[in-house]
Amino acid sequence: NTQNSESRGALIVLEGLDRCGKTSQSTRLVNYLNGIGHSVESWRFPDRNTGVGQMISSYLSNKSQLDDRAIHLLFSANRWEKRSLMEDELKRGTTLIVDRYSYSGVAFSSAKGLDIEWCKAPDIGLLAPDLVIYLDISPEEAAKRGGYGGERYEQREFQKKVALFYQKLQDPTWKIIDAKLEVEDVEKLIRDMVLDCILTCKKGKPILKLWA
Ligand code: Z5A
Repeated sequence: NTQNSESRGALIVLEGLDRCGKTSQSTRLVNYLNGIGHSVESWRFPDRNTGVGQMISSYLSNKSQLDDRAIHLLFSANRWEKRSLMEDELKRGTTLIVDRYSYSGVAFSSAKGLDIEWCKAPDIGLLAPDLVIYLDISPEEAAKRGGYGGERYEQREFQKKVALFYQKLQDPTWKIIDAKLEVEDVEKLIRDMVLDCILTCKKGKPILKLWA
């Protein structure tokens, strides 16, 4: 790729418990960035469009059963199959707003009782996000937002465990936002963090590898 790294896009990940508002915020953020002339794309994991993604989707909707480690590795493979496209887009100057990433992978599988280091291992070497925005909400508050649906993992006790593992994964790229705030207030906080991050990446911050 001949693109100057000084003009690269930023890799920005939104994480949080089910119903924390990631999808709503991702849509608003992408619309806002587009509106002010940034090159930006909305991504999400799992990407249910690939062959691997379809196996994951069937598992999540309880249409198939899989060993805990097998599904963990499929989630990871689903990120690996997108890694090079992700890098190309960043180098082309496109900022990616990604709804869930490796942190979901590790937090959800660890909450089932798998060893956290084992869970991290398959994702080592993926692209490291430049910014992780964690939308912080308790499972109780999240459940008030229309209640949990029928997908696997949408249960309060399980979500509590997931929250504990998310805490263990925090690193300096994380910013934590109170997701109980009004949608517009959350949006404003996110915008400021994201604009700052996009600028840093434009100035030539290198693309790093996750957990390497
Ligand atoms: N998973 C995994 O195990 N391993 C992995 O590697 C990966 C994922 C990547 C599917 O994820 C499951 O896969 C997920 C983790 C696991 N399981 N769980 N739980 P998904 O991405 O397909 O689905 P999701 O992320 O869990 O859920 P979601 O429905 O997309 O939720 P959301 O994006 O966080 O929230 P939302 O749709 O924006 O908002 C939810 C509701 O709240 C909606 O009615 C909004 O209008 C409302 N809302 C949003 N913001 C607010 C505020 N600020 N105030 C009040 N109400 C609000």
